Parts: sequence; structure tokens; C-alpha cells
Amino acid sequence: MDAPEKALVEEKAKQERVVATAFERAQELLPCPFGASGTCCRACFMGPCRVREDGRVGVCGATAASIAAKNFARMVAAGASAHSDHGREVVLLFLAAARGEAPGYEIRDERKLHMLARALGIDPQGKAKRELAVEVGERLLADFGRQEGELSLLSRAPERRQERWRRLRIAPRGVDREVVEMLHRTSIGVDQDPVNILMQAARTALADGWGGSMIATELQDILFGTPEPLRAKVDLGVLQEDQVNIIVHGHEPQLPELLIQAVEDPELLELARKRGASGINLAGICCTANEILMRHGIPIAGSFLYQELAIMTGAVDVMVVDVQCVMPSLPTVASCFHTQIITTSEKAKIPGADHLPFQHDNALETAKEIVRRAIENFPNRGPVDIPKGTIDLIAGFSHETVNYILGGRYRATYRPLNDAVIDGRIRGVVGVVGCNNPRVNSGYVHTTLIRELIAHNILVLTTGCGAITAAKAELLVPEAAELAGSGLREVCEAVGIPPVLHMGSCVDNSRLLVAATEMVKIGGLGDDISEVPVAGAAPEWMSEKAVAIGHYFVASGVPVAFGVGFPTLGSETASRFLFEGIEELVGGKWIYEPDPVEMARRLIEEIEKRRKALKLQDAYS
Ligand code: BF8
Repeated sequence: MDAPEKALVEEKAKQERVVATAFERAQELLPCPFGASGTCCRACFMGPCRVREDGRVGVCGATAASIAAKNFARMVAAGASAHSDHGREVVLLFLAAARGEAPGYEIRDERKLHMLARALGIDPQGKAKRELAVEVGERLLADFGRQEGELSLLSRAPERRQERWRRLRIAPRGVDREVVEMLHRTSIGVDQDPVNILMQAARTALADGWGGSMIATELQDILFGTPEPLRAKVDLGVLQEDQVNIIVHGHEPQLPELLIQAVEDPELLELARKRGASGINLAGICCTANEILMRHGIPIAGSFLYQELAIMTGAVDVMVVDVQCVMPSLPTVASCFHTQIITTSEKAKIPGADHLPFQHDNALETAKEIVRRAIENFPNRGPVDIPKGTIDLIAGFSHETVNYILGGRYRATYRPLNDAVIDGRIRGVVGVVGCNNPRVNSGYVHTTLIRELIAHNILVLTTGCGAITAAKAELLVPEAAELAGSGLREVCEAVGIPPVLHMGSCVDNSRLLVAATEMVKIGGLGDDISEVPVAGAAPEWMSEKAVAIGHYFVASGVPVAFGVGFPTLGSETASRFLFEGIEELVGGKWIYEPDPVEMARRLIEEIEKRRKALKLQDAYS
């Protein structure tokens, strides 16, 4: 073996030793059974106390039930914080753009701005676009710090739902207030009643769904454009061997929106050619990917579990990350290749990554600098191995476009959807959302569930990494209607839509709340979300954010199924409340079922229960 060849083999061996991915780490690290089932308490330093529901209690006397409830509630608070802090950043940029302090950004969807203003009780008549945007932005910004009263957008929910929240005293006041109170109540020696804790968790979660997340979605649409259906591509094959490849990863679309402009900059394109590349290619991972896919058709390299694999193609010149779901392993993996990892949020630095902070007044320069660095890094590539092939998908189903598609632009309405549910062509609607998890047969779980549901005439709405997974299984194309039951197939073919509709990122689960509300308002399916034949599922969840999302759907009246494991299983008392008792209060409940076929069966059972209560016709087979 000559010297260069030996060096290559050694290098490859080094890579093989060093490049462990989440899949290998998940095999090596077994979860702690107490932590996984929710009964390890770390709220003080007399412990940590690991208890079981067998009469044993923690040093302070805490029971397994209160510990499990507290841990669940803290997951909700953390998840709600993540979505809501994203929402807050969007409002701040929105206000800066409206005030002319954020070059490169403008208010794009004036029609939606007017609709949102009216939902907030602001009369848009006679107001200039920017003036109205400032008024809307300031109103929504106040929702984060509101101490009394109710969140502004709660008024969008069906009347009956709002009354129920008020009766139960879980109508959220301010986003930050609910999160702070949740943390207070779960610190040592405060709230010890599992039901009381889990109901405040419901209030905190509602502050996410009808607050932070909804604010993020609505203002992003107004600022960057409301999505409309478009065709795009998914899989690692979207990376281009002969082009500079930049991957955006994380959750916030603010900077990626300008990266889209920067990769088309003629000077940068010329520089790329000088460095030997034929162009500059932008692709996405995780929810940032979903954001720019929905609005611009930017291709998706993969979901959460693909972030390390993308780097291992050797073809990623820069991976630019913001917040959430960014693995700390990235710089280690990247160190075996030429990839530069660039962090852009002051809230999220990673040892070993470069930091290029994004601010409102320098966004375009930052975007161009990132592109420049990627170009300069292109000649440093080693061997490149991009898996061949890509898969087509249709995305861009915002609540508004579903409205237009079904009813037409001038009579936009959910009426045809309600009619299809009423006559049984569609038995119900299920949101299949959430993460990928290396502890299960990732991908299989999501897609098996979805296939079962559509085969039983259930229309599936999807977001987040679940949507990317569905896309990879070719479920987001109109041809997938062939897998649907006869009723759903008929509707999909008539309207020309896939049986699985991509509705965006994880904050865009708020679109599903708006859609469910719209179904109530159109009529014929009950007076509250809890009566409509709808359900939700996160079969491969892993993030605290998924717990927050699940809990706000439950608190909005929707049954929600989780796979993988459930974070309160160590306490039968806490679990029984979430699986059964909570339903009497809010109309929704949690379901835990790791098997996707069985999960589908249980969700269909919930849908049928609602159909029966509404005395709807027998569904198509
Ligand atoms: O916020 S689905 S892995 S990327 S947490 Fe994360 Fe889960 Fe993906 Fe979107 Ni949502």
C-alpha cells in the first residue's frame, strides 16, 4: 500500500470510528426506566428521587403521581416555550419590517393581514399597510407578557370551546405568564395534585397552540407569503454533486428567506463558477425546511434523523442552523468531512461550530456571507457520495388554500369537506405529525399509520418531520389516492389533491386548529371541536414540543395518540387521568399505542364514536 492510499484508508477508518450517528447512540444508550416513565424527580437536591407507584415516595414525600404529572407539565412548558419564543422572534421581525427597520423584508400578504386584523377586532379600513401591521404586531406582542384577561386569538375558537375553557379556568392569560406559573407550580413543595398540575399544563399548552404557535404561523404567512400548493422534491438526492450545497436546518424561516435571495445573487453565482461549481443549491432539513418548502418549493434533504446523514454525503459545504432539533453532534460529524456548521441565533451556539449572528438590520449581508463561505469551502470537498434519486411531493396546504381548493377563490369554504364527512365519503380527519425517533423503526411507524388511515377513508393532514417522512414514502402526491378507500379516493380525484396534505412546520399545527374550528363554523358537525370527527397522532415523537402540541389538541377537544412510549407510564394515576379522566373535562384525551396498525384502529374508533354521536351516515368501506 503506497503512502497516499494508506492515508486514505486510515482516514476512512478514523471516520468509521468517529462518525457514530443517533442510530448507533440510541443502541448504546438505553433509557433510564424511571426517567422514561416519568417518575424520576429532580426538582430539588435531596434527590434525585426515583419512585414507583407502590407506596414509596420521594424524600419530600412526593408521590409517583405528582412526580409524573410535574415532569409531564415541565415538558409541556418547555415545548410551549420553544414554539412561543419562535413566535416572539417572528413578531419582533414583523414589527421591524412594518417600521421599515428590517431591509429585505416586506409585508407580502395584505389580504391575510386584513383577515387577522379583523380576528383581533381591529378595523383595517382606511389604514395603510404598514400602519395596520404595526397595530397588529403590537397587539400580538402584548399577548406574550399579558398578565390578566385572555390571549387575543382564543376568540377564534368555537364559542362553546371558549366557554368550556373559562369554566375550567384554563383559558390562558399571557404566554409567558402560563409558562412561568407552570415552572413555579412544579418546583418543590407547590402544586402536588396531579389533576391540578395537568390542567395548568393544559392552560400552558393552549397558550402555545392558540398563542405562540398561531402567532408564528399567521405572521410568517403575512410576512413571507401564505403557502399555496406546489410541487417539490425530497431526499438526500436533492444535493448536487457539481454545485455548492447549503443546507438550512432548525425552525425559524427568517434568515432562510433571505438565503433564497442570496443564492441568486449574480456576484455570488460568478464566484461559485470561479471556484469550480456549476451553481448554488439550497436544501432544507427539519422544520426550517418545511417553512421554505411550503412557500418557495425549496427541496428537502430529510427529516430530523437525516441531519448527520446529509453531512456524511461529503457534499454539504455549509449547514446553517438556528434553533431546535439541531443535534450537538453535528460539529463532530462535520469534523470528519469538510462541512462547516454555522450557528446564527444568539440563543443557540454549539461548541465547534462557527457563529454568524442574524439581526434584523443585517440579515441580507449575513445571508450573503454564509453563501460566500459555502462557496469558498466547495474546493475543500473530499470524496462525495450522494444517494441517487429524489421523490416528488405536493406541499403548501395552508388553511386558506384548503378553503379555496374546496370552494373556489370567490366562495372559499370548507362546505365541501363538511359535506364529504357528513355523507361518509371521508370518515374523518386525522393530523399525523411530529418527529422521527431512532428508538423505533423510523419511517415505518409513520407511514404504516398513514396508509391504514387513508385506506379507511380518513383524510390525513401532516406537518413537521412526519410530513417529510410521508413525502419520502410517496404519500404526498395525488397518485397516492390509489391507496385510499373508495370515498376518500373519489374526493381526492375530484379535487385533484393527495389523500395526505402537507400543512407545514410544527408551529403550523395551529393551522389544524383553525381548520377544525372552520369545520365547526360551517355547520353540520357539532358545535365544538370535540364533536367533529377529528383526531391527532405523533407516532414517533421525541421532543418536548410534541408533548405541548399533543396537550393543546387534547385541551381543544381532540383525541391524540402517541407511539414510542408515554412519559407518565410510571404512574397509573397520572396516566389514567390523561387517558380517561381528562376527556370528561375537555372532550379530548391521550392514547398511548406503539403499534401503528393498532393506533390506526383506535383513532378510527374515536372518529366513529364522534360520527355516531352526530348520527352521521354509515361510512364508505
Ligand atoms: O418542530 S417534528 S424532530 S423538526 S420537534 Fe423536531 Fe420533531 Fe422534527 Fe419541527 Ni417538530
